[in-house]
Amino acid sequence: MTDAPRPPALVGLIMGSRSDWDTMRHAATMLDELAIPHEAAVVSAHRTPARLYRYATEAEGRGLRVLIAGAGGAAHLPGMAAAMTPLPVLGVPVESHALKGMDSLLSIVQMPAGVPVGTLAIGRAGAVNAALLAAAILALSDGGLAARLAAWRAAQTEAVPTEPS
Ligand code: RP5
Repeated sequence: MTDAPRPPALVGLIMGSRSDWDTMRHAATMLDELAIPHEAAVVSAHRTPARLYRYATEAEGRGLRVLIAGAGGAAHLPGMAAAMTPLPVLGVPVESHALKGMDSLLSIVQMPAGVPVGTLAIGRAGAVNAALLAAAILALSDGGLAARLAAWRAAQTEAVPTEPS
C-alpha cells in the first residue's frame, strides 16, 4: 500500500538557522495539531540571501498562504521576506544567548511603515501563537479549519483548573 499524497503546504515555516528549530518546532507541532499542511526550511537572510530571495518571491506562486519566519539576533529574515512577498508574514523572535531575544524582538518588530511583519512573543510562546494566528487567517476561508480551531480553543479553556494547586 502506498501513502496518500501529502496536500500542498499552506504555511511556510522558515528560520535563519538549524539552531532555531528548537523554538520553531513548536509552531510545526501546533500546525500539525490543527491539520494544516506546512513545510519547513532553513533560509538565512545573511548566510543564504539568494535562497531567501528565491523562497520569498516564489512562495505565493507555490500555493503558500502564510509565512512564519523565525530568527535570532540581527533577525532580518521576517522583514526581508515580507519585503519580497505579498503573503502575510508572522515573525518569531528566537531567544538569543547574548541578549535573551530582545535583539531579535526589536529587529523584527520595528519595521518601517509599508512593510508589515506580524511580530509575536520571544521564543516558544511566539512560535505557538504564530501557528495559531496563521490558523486564524486561513480559517477565514476554510470552515473545517475554523471548526478545528474553535474546538482547540474550547479544549484549552476547559483544561484550565480552578484550583491553584
Ligand atoms: C540567526 O542567527 C539565526 O536565526 C539564529 O537565531 C542565529 C544564530 O545562528 P547560528 O549561529 O546558531 O547558526 O541568523
